[in-house]
Amino acid sequence: MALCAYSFPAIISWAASEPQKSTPFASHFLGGSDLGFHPLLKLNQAKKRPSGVYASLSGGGEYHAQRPETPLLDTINYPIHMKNLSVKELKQLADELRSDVIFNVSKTGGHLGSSLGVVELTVALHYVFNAPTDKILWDVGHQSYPHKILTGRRDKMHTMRQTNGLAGFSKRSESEYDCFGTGHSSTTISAGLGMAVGRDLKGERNHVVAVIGDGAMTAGQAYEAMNNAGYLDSDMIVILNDNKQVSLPTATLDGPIPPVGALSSALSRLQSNRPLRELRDVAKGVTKQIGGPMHELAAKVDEYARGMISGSGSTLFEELGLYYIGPVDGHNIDDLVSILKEVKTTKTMGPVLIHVVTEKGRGYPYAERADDKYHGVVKFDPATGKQFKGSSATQSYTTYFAEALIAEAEADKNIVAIHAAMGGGTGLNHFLRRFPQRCFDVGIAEQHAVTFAAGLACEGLKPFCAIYSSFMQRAYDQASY
Ligand SMILES: Cc1ncc(C[n+]2csc(CCOP(=O)(O)OP(=O)(O)O)c2C)c(N)n1
Repeated sequence: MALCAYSFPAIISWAASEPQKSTPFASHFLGGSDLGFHPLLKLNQAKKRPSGVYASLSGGGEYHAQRPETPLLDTINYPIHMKNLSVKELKQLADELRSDVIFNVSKTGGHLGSSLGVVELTVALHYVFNAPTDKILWDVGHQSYPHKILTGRRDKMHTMRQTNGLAGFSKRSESEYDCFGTGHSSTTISAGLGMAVGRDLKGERNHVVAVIGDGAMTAGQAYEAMNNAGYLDSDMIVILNDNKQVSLPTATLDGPIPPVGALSSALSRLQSNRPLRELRDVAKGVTKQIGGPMHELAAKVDEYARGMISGSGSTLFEELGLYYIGPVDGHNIDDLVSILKEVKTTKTMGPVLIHVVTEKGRGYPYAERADDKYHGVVKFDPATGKQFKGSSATQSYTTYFAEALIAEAEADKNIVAIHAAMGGGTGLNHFLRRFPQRCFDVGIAEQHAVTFAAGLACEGLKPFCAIYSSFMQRAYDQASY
């Protein structure tokens, strides 16, 4: 078995390289036959609206190279300044914030697509919760630019990822609003649970919210944490930011790659479940018209709807002990605010998972149209979306590796390749194109990748498992054991 622990390839685009080392309730699992009214039921009836309009750098919808006008954002340096805004103003704030992110990243380069996808979510979170007393954790942290702007760091955004400048991820020493340091993925449910339990032991009452992407949710650690959260039953909120991109979309060769893993198809089923949505609308109508005792009927409808989600009558998250709410349109501030407020004010709720659906690159047409959704960009012209990429005369180590492996694999059909959500960064997207049946993207699961490779080796195959050295830390034990 070959393990390729990459040091960061020197020549591939920086975007492909990652962190520079840088109850009232009887039960949270209400199965099909265990019906009852859960105070959060009404959350499942959140009204769906057509999603919002594009943010633009000008009123006319064009994007300009100059700093956009942001009259409302200019008045907001910390979340406390947002508290008296109306929902209409929150929407304006989100539009201005998006424009500001686009402008700032166009000057520095950085992670753009993920940040654009969570603009409304960031505004809603900072409006409803009171950070830094309430803890908001951003998994990986590459989507935290809007959060940085709203938490006192707007004037330093031009220093992003530069020496002595702002970190491209969450960093505790940078701000009290960054309550946990991130970069490597899938840590925030564990850390958030620790913070929630710590709060309980100290007798405090703040809220803990972990925002984690569907990619980061593919890692085993996230499930270890949810399993433990369901058992410990401390109040905490997990927001699953589902943008249907599990692996890094950088350097895609043949257009977008469908998300890997069974979780992504389960999430798609949840989203496309029309009967579920319709039944919840019925439940809402019943509750509204009659109220009181009819809540129980509404609850039944809700639970019936839940029963349609999976054969077992509940979502995977509920099996683990988290109360599931969703799917919620992550660009609809009205819905986000009302749901978050409801969850916040519900006492003793245990762990809740809010499944929010967002679009990576949202609101910047060039990013929306791009295969990689402008996940990571170098400096670019906001008016045209054109990135100022330098051309390199030399081939990268990554390309040499991919070409050499393909040459070996032409001669030896037992050679297979494995990576952990990093097809572009490891060069294995080239291998995938040549040998689609012999290349495996296992998701952000380095630990699993190595032992999966070991299993393939046991069967006489010759696996090449390519993982960045930084992320290989997740799999030392599997490599040495
Ligand atoms: C342990 C680990 N492995 C790989 C990466 C590289 N990486 C950074 S972001 C990302 C995709 C994360 O997907 P998701 O959580 O859905 O966020 P999105 O980029 O879609 O906003 C990957 C694989 C990482 N940060 N940490």
